[in-house]
Amino acid sequence: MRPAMASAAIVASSDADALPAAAADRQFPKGFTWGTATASYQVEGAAKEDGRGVSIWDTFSHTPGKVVNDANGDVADDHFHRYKQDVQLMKALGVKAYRFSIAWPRVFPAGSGAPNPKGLDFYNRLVDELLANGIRPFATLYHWDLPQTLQDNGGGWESRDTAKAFGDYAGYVASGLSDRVHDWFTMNEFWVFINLGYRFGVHAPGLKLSNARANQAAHNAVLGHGLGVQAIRAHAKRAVRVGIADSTSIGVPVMETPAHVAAAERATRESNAQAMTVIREGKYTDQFLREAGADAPKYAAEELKIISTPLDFIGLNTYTGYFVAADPTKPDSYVTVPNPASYPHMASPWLNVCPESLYWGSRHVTKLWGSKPIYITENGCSSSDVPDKNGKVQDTDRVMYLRNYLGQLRRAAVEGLPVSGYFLWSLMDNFEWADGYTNRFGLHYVDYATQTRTPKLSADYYREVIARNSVL
Ligand code: GBH
Repeated sequence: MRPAMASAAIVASSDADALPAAAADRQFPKGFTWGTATASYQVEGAAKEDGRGVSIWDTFSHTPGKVVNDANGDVADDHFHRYKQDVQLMKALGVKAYRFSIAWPRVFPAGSGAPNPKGLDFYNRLVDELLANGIRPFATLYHWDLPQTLQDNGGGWESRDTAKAFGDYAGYVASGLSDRVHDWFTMNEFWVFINLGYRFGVHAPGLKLSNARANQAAHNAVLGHGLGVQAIRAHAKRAVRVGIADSTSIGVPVMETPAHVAAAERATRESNAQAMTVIREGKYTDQFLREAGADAPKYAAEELKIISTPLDFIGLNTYTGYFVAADPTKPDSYVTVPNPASYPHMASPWLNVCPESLYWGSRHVTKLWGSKPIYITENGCSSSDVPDKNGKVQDTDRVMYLRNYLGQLRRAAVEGLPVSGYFLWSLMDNFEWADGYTNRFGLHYVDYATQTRTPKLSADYYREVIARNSVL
């Protein structure tokens, strides 16, 4: 028997010419946008620099007992100072697009009122560096770092004033960056920042509100999104595209029969009633209103129009899905099928391996709400990464995960669903919210003591995928 290949030999040479003809059936459409993603609080650090205000995540992470090992984002990946080096990591991967988020409290330290020009300067530098390296910036305006002042005065998303302040902030940033940034996302993952932050208390601001108050906060958040879409367009210096990056939950049919597919589509519509569904339909579903009863949010009819302002593209953060079946006893119904304990997951217990979610997400969203370009704005996984004696992380599980998910995304593209691009979460290990630094999602291993970034096997894999525009 031949010995197993040495690790160095595993890494191929990015020579797309060597692509065997048989791999043609693995190809993505020409012009498919390959990217990677991060978020401000998770990577930037420099928490007190250049006049940045305090965010709810500074407060939360500095409250003992909230984050594993009481970690915080004061330094994180020090990306604020190392962004040039990080852009070179992207360039080496070959990505053509980068999704990053803007820290609201850098730009408006108190959330509203006087802007801090030095705050926007960082993003000016970052955008210029990306463009100089041929990488297209996709900016997200809210990835959870709400200015603390807005939380203190009026309760953050519990207040409509926060939605208004978000619109003003979005317009200001758009006027400053839209000469170079064409692609915008208002907010990241409504369900997560509302429910984990205001209902279950495990993310900032750490509240456990009643259903009525949490539903109102959710409503104010999608209202802020709508105001943001309008403000970005109103203040843009050039034509822009605006969308959302939502953690739309995806119902996956237990098997691909017409009845189960229809059930999964209905489940997807209902389980996103407070986010994607109201944004795309301009109304809450009957089922949601019935179940919420007296806890349903209060709003004026014109707010639904603002919330459902048409979008240019749809961003889906898709990590997993849940299984759905038709209920043969009740037509037009659905049942959620729970997973057994043996269902496989990645290092994060919530991250069930469900590659089909990328296909069904694209298909349901298109079928339910019409055809718009779809970007997978986040997909990736945690792994128990440990560097080997050469300092290399051989994250074969992450490669397995990516290969399977990309195969399903390719199926969506081949069937003509409008999938335009994919942003792998994440460029590098970073501050993983309540998990602190204990959970790694990066293509690059970060040694936090030295801030060294080292490409993992998955980075080599992704580079080859991009070079060949093909699942490998
Ligand atoms: C994304 O959220 C975020 O946008 C990104 O910032 C984050 O780094 C990335 O995923 C990886 O997690 O432990 O049961 O309370 C994805 C949605 C939000 C799902 C947090 C899991 C914790 C569940 N995730 N959630 S639990």
